[in-house]
Amino acid sequence: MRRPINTSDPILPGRVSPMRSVPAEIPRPDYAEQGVPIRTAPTDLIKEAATLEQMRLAGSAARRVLRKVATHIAPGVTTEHLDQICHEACIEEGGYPSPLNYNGYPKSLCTSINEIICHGIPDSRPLQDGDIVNCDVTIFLGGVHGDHSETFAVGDVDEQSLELVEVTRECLYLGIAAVRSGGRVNDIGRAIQDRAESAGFGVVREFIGHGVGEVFHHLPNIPHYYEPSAQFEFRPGMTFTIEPMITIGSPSANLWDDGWTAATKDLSRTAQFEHTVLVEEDGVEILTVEEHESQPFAQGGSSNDWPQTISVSQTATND
Ligand code: EYF
Ligand code: CO
Repeated sequence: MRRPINTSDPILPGRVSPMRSVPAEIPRPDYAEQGVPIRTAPTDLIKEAATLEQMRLAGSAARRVLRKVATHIAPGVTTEHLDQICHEACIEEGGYPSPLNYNGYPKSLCTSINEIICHGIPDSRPLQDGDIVNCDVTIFLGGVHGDHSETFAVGDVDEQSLELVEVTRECLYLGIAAVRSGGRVNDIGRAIQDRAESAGFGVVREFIGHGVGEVFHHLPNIPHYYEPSAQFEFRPGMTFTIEPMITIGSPSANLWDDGWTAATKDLSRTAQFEHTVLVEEDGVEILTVEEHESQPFAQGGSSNDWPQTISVSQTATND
C-alpha cells in the first residue's frame, strides 16, 4: 500500500441549507414526501424492453446533468452551489433528483471531497485549489433512476491524487469490461481489485454497487473487491451500477456524526467513478452516456475507446 501524501487539511462539515423543493408537476419516487422507500426490490431482475428504453433516457439525462455541474467546478465555488445547479438541471430534464429525501438525505447531489469516500452533503465549504471532488448525480426520470458520477480535479492537483483519479477511472471501465451474460458478479471485483492493488491503492469494501431501475437500490450487490462467494450470474436485461471507491492509503471507512458522510479512517484521499450498465446478450451497454458517445463493450466489442472524461471550468463562481 502507498504512503499517502496529505496535501490538504481534513474536510470539516459546513452549513447545510434547507431542503430544496421540486415543482408539483415533476413525477417523483415514492420516498419523496416521507423519506421512506415503499416499493420493494423487483423479484425478476430482468427488465422489459420499454423499461430499458426509459433507463437509456434517464442515464443520458444523468450524464448531461453531471456535465452541467462540472462547468461550475472551480476554486471558490461551494458544493451548495453545485447542488443548486444539479437540482435545477434535473428539473429542466423533467426529472427528480433521486438523492433528495432518499432515506432522509437532505440534498440533490452527493459531493465527496478529498478523503470523503461517498455521500458527502453539499454545504457552505468553498472548493479549494488542489481538491479532488466526486459529484454523484442520480435522476428519477420516466419512472426509473440513472446513477452516474465522476471525480474532478479542482485547480492545480498533486501528482499522486491525479494518478488516483486516473486509476479509479480505469477500475470502472475494467470492471464494466468484465461483465458478460453467464458471467459472475465477482468477475467485476476481481478486475477492479487487480488494477487498484497493482497501482498500490486500496479498494473500499463498505460501499458497493447495486441493481437500479424503478427502485434506486436493489439486488444484485456488486462488490468492487474480489469476493469468492459473490456467485450471482448475469443475464441479459439486468441493470446495475459499478462505482468503485479507491483509496491512496487504507480503504477503511469512518462515518461522520451526520450519519451520511463516509471518510477514510486514515484521511488519505479517495476517488470514485460510476456508471449504470445493462447486460446484453453479447456485451454490456453503458446507460449513463449520451447517444454520441462511445460504447466500448456493446455488441461483443471490447475497445479502449472509453467515454471521454467530463471537463471542468476553472473560473466559475457562486453566481
Ligand atoms: C451512509 C444512503 C446513504 N445512496 C446512494 C442513501 O448515488 C448513490 N450511489 O451511487 C447514492 C446516493 C445517496 C444514497 C444519497 C443518499 N443515499 C442510505 C444509507 C446510508 C448512506 O450513507
Ligand atoms: Co451514484
